[in-house]
Amino acid sequence: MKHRLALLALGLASTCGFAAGMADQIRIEHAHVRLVPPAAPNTAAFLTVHNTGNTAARLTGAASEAATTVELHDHIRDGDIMRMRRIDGGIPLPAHGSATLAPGGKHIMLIGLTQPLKADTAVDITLHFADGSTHTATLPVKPVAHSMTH
Ligand SMILES: [Cu+2]
Repeated sequence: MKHRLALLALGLASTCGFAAGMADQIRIEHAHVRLVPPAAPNTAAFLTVHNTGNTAARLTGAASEAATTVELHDHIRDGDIMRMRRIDGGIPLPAHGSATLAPGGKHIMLIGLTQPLKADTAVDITLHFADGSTHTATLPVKPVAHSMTH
């Protein structure tokens, strides 16, 4: 098994995937992965995705070697309880617009962590867009206040 986590040198590093397209007009901000205890099977990643282009884009999914399954999730209110649900249609990114993935709302769910997370490390997550282009971001692992469900 390859080493899944790379030490984070300075701040947030971000590189674009090979495919040109929507990913070229994407800028990532406030990206981080929630630090969870070593026994925790899952965690969540949060970030703001800016679409700097003149055309609409759509975030359709994500992938990471840090977890066996990666899904886009949202929270929905069910009576007094906030529940998570998978986002099936992707997350729209209007031209010159953005989407915020933040605790209590939309997030990238990392299900089945392949190794325990450690503070001051980082996780690479590849964002997938509707046109097949990708953008890989390196997200620092850090404590995040817990929302109602995680
Ligand atoms: Cu979730």
